[in-house]
Amino acid sequence: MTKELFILKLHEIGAVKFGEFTLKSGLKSPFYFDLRDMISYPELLTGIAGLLAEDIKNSDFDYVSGVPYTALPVATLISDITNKPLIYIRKEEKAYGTKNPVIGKFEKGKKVLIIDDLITTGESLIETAEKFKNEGLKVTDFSVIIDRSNNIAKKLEKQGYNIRSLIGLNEILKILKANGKISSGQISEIKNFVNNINKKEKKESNIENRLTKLLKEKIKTKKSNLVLSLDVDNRKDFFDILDKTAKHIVMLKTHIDILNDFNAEFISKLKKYAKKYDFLIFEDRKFADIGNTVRKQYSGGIYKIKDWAHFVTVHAVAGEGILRGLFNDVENRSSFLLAKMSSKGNLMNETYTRKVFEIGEKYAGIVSGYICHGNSKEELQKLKNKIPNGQLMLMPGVKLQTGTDATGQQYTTVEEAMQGGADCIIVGRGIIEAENPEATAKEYRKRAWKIYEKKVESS
Ligand code: S5P
Repeated sequence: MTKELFILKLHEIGAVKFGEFTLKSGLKSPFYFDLRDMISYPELLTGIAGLLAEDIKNSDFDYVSGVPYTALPVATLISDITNKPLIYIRKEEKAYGTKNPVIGKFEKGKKVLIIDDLITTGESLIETAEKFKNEGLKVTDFSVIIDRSNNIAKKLEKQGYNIRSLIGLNEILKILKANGKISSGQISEIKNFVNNINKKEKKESNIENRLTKLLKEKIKTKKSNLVLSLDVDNRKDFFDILDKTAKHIVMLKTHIDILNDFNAEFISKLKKYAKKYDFLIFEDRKFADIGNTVRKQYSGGIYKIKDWAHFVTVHAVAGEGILRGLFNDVENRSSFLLAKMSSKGNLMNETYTRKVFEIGEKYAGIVSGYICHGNSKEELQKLKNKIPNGQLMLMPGVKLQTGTDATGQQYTTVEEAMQGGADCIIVGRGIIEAENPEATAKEYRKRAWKIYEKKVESS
């Protein structure tokens, strides 16, 4: 089978449609691709498997896999043609720990090539790759039938993947036009639609965030990456420690609801300190409810967080509506999303973390970065590579020595955190429980800045 015949046949069976279709996002699209029915046409299925097998014949891999369901029968045929064993990831979520997510026999350390029918965002391919990697396999190559994405290859490359695609949208349009299946008018409508989507995406991810800029500048002018987490329960201790440490920090992180003796004066005093010592204020509220509730929690109650905290933390578990609830009609405020927590056994897996970055990128105007913890610089670097351009990585669970506390808080050293790419380290007990908080804050600041400064110089 030739590519041309394949496309014409897809058109004939209705797998490639033109008209008006409402997408998941609510957008109206002038075209729609759905290759699911292809598997019921033996000639199409074997034809496409042959074309793909030819396309990947110089790729280096030990196993072939397909993303269920549509690509799985295709991968089965390719396994037969290439004589490479088939393995795949079960589609249902594993209900309990003992079930292996990989179906089929494999040896750790070997390479899997993953096949899919369509690629738009790359999400399911990356998700599948991550699951294989968690089982000790290697994945560097993807192969897809139709690429209808917006330059996905570049995004995937950044994450360490190569992608080969058999046919792109333009080629499909060309073939169908040459065979009288669509008109020039339809083609320009489709191209228009695709271009506008691209523009919209670009605009959303490049939104200027004044507070992100401010924090970046302050790191440089104050020569400090230190965020102090002042988790004490009374005003006296709070300001005693702040007196000694304020000159060394770029930002102060509070848990305002820990204080026993909170009052309105506390806030005005805190603001004065922030001005005098030139640091930003970050309330670690970890909002996690529906938009309507968090809006009230943010601006109301006794703390009125919105009035004094430049930044707050937000759990994206509630979906992106939480950000709209918090920041609609609010100016000069921003947030950090929890992407990978420092507590042992936390439920944030790679897929969750990746989705947090996606939401954060989309809302870059009100998301300045992410809270990410890694147990080593390598772990952290992997996270850093996935963080959208321009946004920051803040790392909690940092001490001068590694270790854990009684409830599973994990500590990594300042050096590992900074070499792993953290823009700021968040330190609580390492400083506030030290015999000499002043000297200790100075030490954390010095150690972190030394690494950061070198990185900035060499970039
Ligand atoms: O994953 C996280 C996220 C945060 S914001 N792990 C954390 O420890 N934090 C916060 O960082 C935590 O709530 C605390 O305020 C601080 C770490 O405190 P430390 O005393 O363990 O350094």
